[in-house]
Amino acid sequence: MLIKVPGWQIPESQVTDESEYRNRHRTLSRRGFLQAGTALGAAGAFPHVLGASRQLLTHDGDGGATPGWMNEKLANIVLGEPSSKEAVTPFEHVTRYNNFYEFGTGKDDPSENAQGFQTDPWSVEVSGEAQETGKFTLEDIVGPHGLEERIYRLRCVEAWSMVVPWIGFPLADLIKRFKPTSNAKYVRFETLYSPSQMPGQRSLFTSIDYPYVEGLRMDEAMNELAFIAVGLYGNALPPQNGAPLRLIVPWKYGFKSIKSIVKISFHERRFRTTWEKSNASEYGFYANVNPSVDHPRWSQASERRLPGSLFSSNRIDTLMFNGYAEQVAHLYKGMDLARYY
Ligand SMILES: Nc1nc2c(c(=O)[nH]1)N[C@H]1C(S)=C(S)[C@@H](COP(=O)(O)O)O[C@H]1N2
Ligand SMILES: [Mo]
Repeated sequence: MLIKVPGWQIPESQVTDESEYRNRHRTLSRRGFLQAGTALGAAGAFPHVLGASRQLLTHDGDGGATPGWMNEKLANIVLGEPSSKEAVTPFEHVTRYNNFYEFGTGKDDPSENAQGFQTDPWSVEVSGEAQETGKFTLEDIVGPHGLEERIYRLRCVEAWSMVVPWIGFPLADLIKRFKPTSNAKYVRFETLYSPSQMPGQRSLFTSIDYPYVEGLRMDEAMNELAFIAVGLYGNALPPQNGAPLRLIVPWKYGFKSIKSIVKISFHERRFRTTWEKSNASEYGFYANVNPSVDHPRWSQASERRLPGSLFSSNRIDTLMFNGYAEQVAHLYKGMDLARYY
């Protein structure tokens, strides 16, 4: 059988760094993108297409709290092909250098302040232009989906970047279950509002209008790259990374990848997002990674790839659409991306 290898799957030569994580030697099958959305049970039936098998990137301990049904799913992660030939960012950096303003604005605030964050029970309310709406438990949302690992670059608007081995499933597969109507042109996501747990939401000095809101145009949301992450490095998401479920939109600046989602809704018209409200001239709705459109206060032509070292900040060129142009450029045909930033 011929399986088309998606373009974001790049050779796996350098994705691992043995000193930075422990590989638990799970034996896993993997599937090509074409099986995404089909019954997960079929995953093992498809042979590898790229030769030698790769192992799941894992890190012992420090994962988020996991209900039993989730553990079962985590034991059956299917490997997507690596989406990057760059070295994966070490677990310690992925989980201790974070932006999650609800837990503080310092990079190490979320890993400290989010530790007791309650993610079980968790529910997600779905509303708007769709046939299947209502309140769903986390198990309702995640249960029907097989989990896969996807290694994506994450490029923050602040000009630093990482390469993260996420665990999750395609956003498109989730959206299809809600049967959006033909009026649904945009999808909106909202983070939990819980000032008692989130010190950033209690702060008098925040310019952010909580709850955090993000969104995508429907065709963006249905793109093969848009992903719902429920884990990283083979385990459930740590709270600081957006437990129990978050969005990952790898071709856009990181602020689009909204964490700890409690609401999803479908809309005919565009709504305003948190960062647009906070500063529309600096943070637009599209927020596609674009080295030729500078942030008003700094250049976006290059980025600092974490972790860097004492001797090198590890600066690399920023790529159009964060390197995913082949998969997403068609979505913006005819649009002036300097204007729709
Ligand atoms: N709810 C919420 N989601 C959020 C943020 C936030 O402050 N609150 N920060 C965003 C930004 S700016 C980035 S770069 C990424 C960082 O994700 P990470 O900490 O898992 O690397 O999360 C995004 N999602
Ligand atoms: Mo960011």
